[in-house]
Amino acid sequence: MADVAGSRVKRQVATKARGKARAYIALGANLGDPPAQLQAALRSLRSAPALEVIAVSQFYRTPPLGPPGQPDYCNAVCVVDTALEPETLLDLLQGIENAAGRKRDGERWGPRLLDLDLLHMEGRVSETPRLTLPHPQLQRRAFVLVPLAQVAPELAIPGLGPIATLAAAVDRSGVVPWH
Ligand code: 5RW
Ligand code: CA
Ligand code: CA
Repeated sequence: MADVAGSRVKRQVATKARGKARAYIALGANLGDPPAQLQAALRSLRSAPALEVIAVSQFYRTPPLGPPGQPDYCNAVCVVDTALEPETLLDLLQGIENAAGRKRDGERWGPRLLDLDLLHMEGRVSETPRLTLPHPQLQRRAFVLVPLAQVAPELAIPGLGPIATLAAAVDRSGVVPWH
């Protein structure tokens, strides 16, 4: 009995001892006024009590990947510290997307007003229907790696190695500062 209670207490302590984790979020938009939508999303992130925004990359103009014929994207990455669980942070990100007028009935990978993707959370992995961490396509996408390398070049993704090395290996043609 005491053992069971004791291990439950230890588990709770272990959960609390995680404290804050550093999380990496990709921002993207290619409808409306893309940089203005990224700025508005960053204002929402900064005003969320559960998050501390640590760093934001430049904004980049990037060629659209996925279905052809879309406008260019504006992409960036931001770094936050948070005590939220990964899926709770995902809820927060989806709430910001919805508030920006994001429609979820469009074509898969179609153009969008705002896309916030959770890329990585230090010390956390996830394999649920809603969330895979680290993000499974991270190492292929110049529109993620170029801004991520600007704010976290030494970050090592488990199984992938440092971001700067990954960023050096992708085709970054067409990824340019927004202005
Ligand atoms: C689908 C990404 C296929 C890469 C997707 C693929 C984007 C984007 C999407 C973004 C740029 C997901 N999101 N293109 N395409 N930036 N440049 O944020 F190969 S849809
Ligand atoms: Ca995305
Ligand atoms: Ca997304």
